[in-house]
Amino acid sequence: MFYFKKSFTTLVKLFFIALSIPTLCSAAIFNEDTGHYYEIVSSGESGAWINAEFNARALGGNLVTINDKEEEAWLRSTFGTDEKFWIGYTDAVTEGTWEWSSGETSSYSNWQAGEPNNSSTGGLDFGEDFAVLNWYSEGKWNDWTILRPDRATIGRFDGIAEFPVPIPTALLLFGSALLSLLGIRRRGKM
Ligand SMILES: [Ca+2]
Ligand SMILES: [Ca+2]
Repeated sequence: MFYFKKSFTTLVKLFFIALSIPTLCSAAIFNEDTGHYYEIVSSGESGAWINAEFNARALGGNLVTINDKEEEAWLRSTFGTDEKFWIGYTDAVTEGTWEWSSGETSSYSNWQAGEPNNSSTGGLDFGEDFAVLNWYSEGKWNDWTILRPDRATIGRFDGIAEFPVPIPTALLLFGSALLSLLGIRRRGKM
């Protein structure tokens, strides 16, 4: 009984701590128009699109799907108009067929004239399969790859994640609280 009371109190404490974590630690920003949360996600040391997409999925979403010019304007006013960002648009699966990593079928795009060009500048035929926001003026998009030999002059950049609810951390901590409760109860029986 003692173990149960103690562990129950611990569980309740952990639950409320977990609920407060997203607002304390998360950099998620809410967009009232889309009802979604957004956050800059790292593309790692290499700067690869796939790393940023992986980190966006860990938040319960994907790299951002820009559904219309209003959402794009909000992104630029929120995260800046100079810094480049990976977005969730890619033709890595089928060259020339651009798809959003979220699976949404938004037809909005804002390519710079001449893009996407799947450029193989430098003589290496890797092409370019991932879209970047803010490459040109007015936020225009470019398709790009980190495999280009001249990318050192461009530098690396991160991505913008879009997700419906900022609670994975809370769920994670609540889950670990449940596990610790089970552990305490098991020890109590020994
Ligand atoms: Ca969106
Ligand atoms: Ca390009």
